[in-house]
Amino acid sequence: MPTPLRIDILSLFPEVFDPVLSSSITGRARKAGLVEWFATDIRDFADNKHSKADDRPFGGGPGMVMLCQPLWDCTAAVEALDARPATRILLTPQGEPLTQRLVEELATLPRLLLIAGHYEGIDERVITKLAPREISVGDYVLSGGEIPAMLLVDAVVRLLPGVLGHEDSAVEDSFAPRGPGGKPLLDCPHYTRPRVWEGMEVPEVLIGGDHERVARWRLEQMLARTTQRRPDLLA
Ligand code: 9D3
Repeated sequence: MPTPLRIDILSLFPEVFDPVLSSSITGRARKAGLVEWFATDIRDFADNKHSKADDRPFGGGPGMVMLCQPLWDCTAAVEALDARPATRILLTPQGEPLTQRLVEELATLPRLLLIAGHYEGIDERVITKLAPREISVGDYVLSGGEIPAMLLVDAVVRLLPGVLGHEDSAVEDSFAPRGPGGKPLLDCPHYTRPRVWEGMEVPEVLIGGDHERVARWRLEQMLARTTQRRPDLLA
């Protein structure tokens, strides 16, 4: 049995991770011993008596800024729980955009330490000293890094060897048709029973059993949809 990938998640809301990650594929992967995750409350490491993890920004402005000390000490304590070096990752709107290529790279590592910020941001000095990889999940505004951290765990775990059965698609994805730039095309439409639903029929080509024709039709659909919806993938 391989050693499970270890993922530590540092957050002010550590209770949100287990209910989501214990479901579905990530939950199965954990049961199978392929991954383990531990969410740690940054607030538990605050050395002030009110367990304060944030304060008002120097220079003024709205919101609160996460303090250096709790995050630094939390990172040190959590990293000491396992001898393997952790790749530190800060989820932040200022980060490198998450792509499947980056997910594939992270899935090869033995240990990840994810830092989910909240409030207006984190004191820049602790970011400098931690020197994490900084990753964004897209150009829209969320209220914290917790959902991005769960998203990253989901994307990484499904790539771990043994997580998906032969039925599913991590393997299939890597053989899927690609555009000229090597980017995957959008998927084709899918259908199952009944053959007619609300007066809408399943495309005839899928009923006939001509696998060659089916494959050609699916590729055409993929190209048409990609052209229509995501021309950037073809550029
Ligand atoms: C409205 C607040 N913004 C002022 C310009 C700054 C801001 C601070 C904190 C915006 C978002 C957040 C919280 N978001 C994340 O921690 C986050 C995030 C995101 O919002 N979008 C995409 N990826 C990510 S990863 C972490």
